[in-house]
This record gives sequence, structure tokens and C-alpha cells, in this order.
Amino acid sequence: SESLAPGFLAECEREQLHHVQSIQPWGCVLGGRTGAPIVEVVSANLPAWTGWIPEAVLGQALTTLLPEFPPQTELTDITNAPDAWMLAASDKRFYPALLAGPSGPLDGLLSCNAHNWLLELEPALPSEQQADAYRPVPHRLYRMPYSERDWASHCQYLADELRTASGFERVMIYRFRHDGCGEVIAESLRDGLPPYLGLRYPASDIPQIARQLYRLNSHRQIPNIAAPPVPLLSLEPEAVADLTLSDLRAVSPVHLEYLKNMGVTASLSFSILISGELWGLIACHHSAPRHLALPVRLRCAEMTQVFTLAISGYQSTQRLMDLNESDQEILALLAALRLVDDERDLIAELGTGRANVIDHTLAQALLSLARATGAALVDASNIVTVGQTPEVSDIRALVNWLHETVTAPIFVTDRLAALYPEAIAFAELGSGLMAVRVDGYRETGDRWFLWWRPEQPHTVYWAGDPRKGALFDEQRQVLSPRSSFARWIETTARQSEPWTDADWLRAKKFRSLVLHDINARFLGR
Ligand code: BLA
Repeated sequence: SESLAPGFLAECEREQLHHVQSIQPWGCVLGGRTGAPIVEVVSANLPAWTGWIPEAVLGQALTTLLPEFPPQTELTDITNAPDAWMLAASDKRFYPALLAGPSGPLDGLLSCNAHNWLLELEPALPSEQQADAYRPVPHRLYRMPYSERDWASHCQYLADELRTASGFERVMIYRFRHDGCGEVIAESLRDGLPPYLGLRYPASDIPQIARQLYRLNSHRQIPNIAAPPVPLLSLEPEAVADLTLSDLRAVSPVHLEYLKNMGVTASLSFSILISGELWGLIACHHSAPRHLALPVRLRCAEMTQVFTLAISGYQSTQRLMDLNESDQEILALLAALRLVDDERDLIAELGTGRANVIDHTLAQALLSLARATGAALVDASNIVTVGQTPEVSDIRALVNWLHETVTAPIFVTDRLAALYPEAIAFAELGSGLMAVRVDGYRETGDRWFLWWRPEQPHTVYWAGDPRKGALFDEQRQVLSPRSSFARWIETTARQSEPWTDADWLRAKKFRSLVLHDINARFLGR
């Protein structure tokens, strides 16, 4: 597996995808410099598609070739608008049946960024397919999911509808996680295909430059991985055309290999943008060549666009519910803590310094507050543990380290071992740590509340999945989903599920309420 060498991955990140000087052969392109109508670049297949000879077209004004089209103003940058992140994709201009080519009408797509304008021509949708392509987006997609179950069925509905609309064999909603790796969260597939649902893939499967291109384009179509690319011909041989906004841009050879290894011949993906960030992709696969005409792609992109509204809505609902829930959790935890402290007077009772099992309610409240699998209450003389935690001696050493190293009252990391090598010993059950220090807790001095989360691969469930057999194909190449997943485990060793802002806020709120409690008791005495 030579291609797993770090040098190879760095190489991937350097590939200037938008500067490739060729296109896929399902259309042709003319281009020029932003602001000027002169055609400075055309694809070599121009004659077959338009009947025009490249030598005759290069150097001509587009306005001479197409007198009615387009207005000069459209050849100026649309991506430099202040709200470009919203507009870039939607501001490509679509001109149905712009031109009659030798083999039928051609649709035009005009795009423009800071460097180049591009006019791409591709076969227009046959009239018998038009009724389908122009059907409105299903109304159900506009319904806002409210509960987790609504959300799951909403995702499934979108995947199913997109599979119908696109005719692809497999449609996946692929969601990026905090560290750039991704997970298939919903899937619709033809009977008999192995599911990829729930699988994770490393961030390196989609390099940053590719992500940037998907941020700026609503979709990416690769109808046939075997189709030979067509070179661009340029007025100035040295000039490099910018294909950032091109639908036809030729595909990176590495990605073609990747698709081949996955058994995919045609792929189509739609970008899901939330607040300008790439939240995920809808990835569609087909084992035979498959090309969708522009209006059909645009309809699918529109369905995806509507789906982003659902995501935003669902996220807001979740945040509100989470806030409300966390208040209740914190109150329950405080009450349980009070009870333990009062009734048994923790300090006196646990004075032996041994770990103790504490009240069940307290234990549950403690773990659920931080969505953790282990927790401990630590003060100068006692350590009380709940769930899966390191050994008491390891906890003591950890707290000493926290005392010396951490000044902030709340400390979170999803890779403790990287900061504190002794944590390697318990990485499996405690790769992630959240620590909250409460100063001057009654007579005992500082008290620490510690929460652990296990190493990530152990919380990802697909091993043991009855469907996995089909995926464990040892004959497959380096970049098959299976080895891709193995690579993901490799890159996330000794890391836990990350702590979110919500986790941190809960800890902060908890801490301030504990402090408030202490003060109230102190004054009450
Ligand atoms: C592009 N990689 C992509 C795309 C996807 C994936 C969806 C967008 C293009 C498309 O729709 O085909 C990855 N596809 C996946 C994943 C699943 C899937 C994870 O279906 C899971 C089910 N790829 C690598 C490595 C490199 C790499 C090591 O694995 C490094 C060079 C590159 N991926 C790569 C490049 C592109 C890409 C360069 C851009 C292709 C392009 O737009 O030209």
C-alpha cells in the first residue's frame, strides 16, 4: 500500500484541481478573461459539438459569435459579490437550448469568477424528459424535522427521492465531522448492493482543494470514469484557465482510481452548505455510465438546497431542547450531590482514600451531564469513581498534572495522551477528558470533577454489523471503503468523540451552580 505514505497524501493536498487544462467529454467549453468578451480558450472538441473551428473562434468576441448573447455585464465576476459564498453556485446562469449544434440543441451554462468566464455547452434535455425534470420539489421536503425520528426519516426520504429523481443505484447522505472525516448517515440503494450506511471515511478521501471547489459549486458530475478527457486549446499557450466553476472540469486521476476501486463508473455529488461551510455531500453512485442533463441535475441540487433548510431548522430545535434538557440534568446532579454530601458527609465517610461506589442517581446524573462513559469526583483525600475510569492511582497522578499544568477552571481535550503521555495507559477507556475544578469546595479545598470518553473506534459500531461481510473484501485495493475505514481508525487512534460547545457550556453552567451552592451554604451557616 504505497499510496498510504504520508508524502502521497500531502501530494493529494497540492493537486491544483481547478488548473487542470482539460474537461470531461460530455460537453465543450469556451472561455475568456473576466470583464473581456474575447474567447481565449476552447476545448478541442469544439467542432464536433458546435461546428465551429477553434482557430476561427479563438480571439473572437463571444458577442460576435453569439450576437444575442450574453449581455456584457454577465462576463464580470459574480463570485466577488459580498455574499459570494451564497451566490457562487446559484449564480451560474443557465440558458436552455442556447445553440443548435450538429447533433442537436445545446444548453448553455455561463459562470464567472475573478479570473475567467466560462461558457459550457452540453446536450439539451430531450423534450420527452422535460416534464419530469421540471416537476416541482416534493413538498414533504419542506417539512421541518423536529424529533430525532423525524430527522432520520427526513434524511431517508431525501435519499429515496434523489434516487428516484437521478436514477442512480446508490444515494448517500455523507456528513462531515469536526475533523473532516465523514460518515454515511442515510442511504438509499438498489436491492442487492452492500450498504455503506454508518461507515466512516478519513478526511484525506476528499482533499481541501476539492472541498473548496464543492463549496463553490452546487454539484459535481462524473458520468463515466473511463471517458478520455479533452484538452483545452488556448490563444496563449502559457495561459492557465481557471476551471473552478466549470461543470465539465476533468477529474483528478487519483479520484478516478478511487471510484474504480469502489466499483463505481458514474458518480454525482451535491454540496450541502450550512453558513458557508461544507456540512456534507450527497454522493450518488452508479455501476454503469450515467449522465444527467443540466435541468435534472439542477432539480436534484434544488432538493438538496431545500434539505439544508431542514438541517438548519433541526439544529436550532436540537439546541433549544439540549439547553432545556441540560438545565434539568444539572439540577438533578446538584440535588444528588447535595444529598450525598449532606447525608453521608462524603469527606468523613470516604476518608480512607479508597475509591467508593456512589449513589446510583448521582452516578447516572454525572455521566449523562457530559455524555461520558466514566467520571470521578476528586478532592485532596478522596476519589469517587463512576463507570469506566482509569485506576485510582492514575487518577491521582492525572489530577496532580492538571494542578500543575492547567490554570483555567474547565479543561477539555479529545486527545489526552497527546498532552499527557501517561494517559496512553488508559487511552482505550479515556482518550477524552473534561475536567472541572471547583475551588474551595467546603473543607476539602479544591474538588475536581472529571469525565472520560473512550477511544473513538470503540464507539463506532459497524463491526458486528451483520451486513459487514459484503464489505470485507480482502481482494480490494487500497482505497476500497473497507481499507478506507481501516485508515480512519489509524488516523483517530487515542482520540475520543470530541467535546462539543454544548458539553463545554453544560460544564460551565454546572460549575457556576456548584459555586453558587457552596456560597449559599457558607452564608447559611
Ligand atoms: C473527490 N472523494 C471525492 C468526492 C467524493 C469522495 C464524494 C467528490 C466527487 C464525487 O462525487 O465522486 C469520497 N465518495 C467518497 C467517499 C465516499 C464516496 C468517502 O462515495 C464514501 C461512501 N481521494 C483519496 C485520496 C485522495 C483523493 C487518498 O482517497 C488524494 C489524492 C482525492 N477525492 C480526491 C480528489 C477529489 C476527490 C482529488 C476531487 C475529484 C474532482 O472533483 O475532480
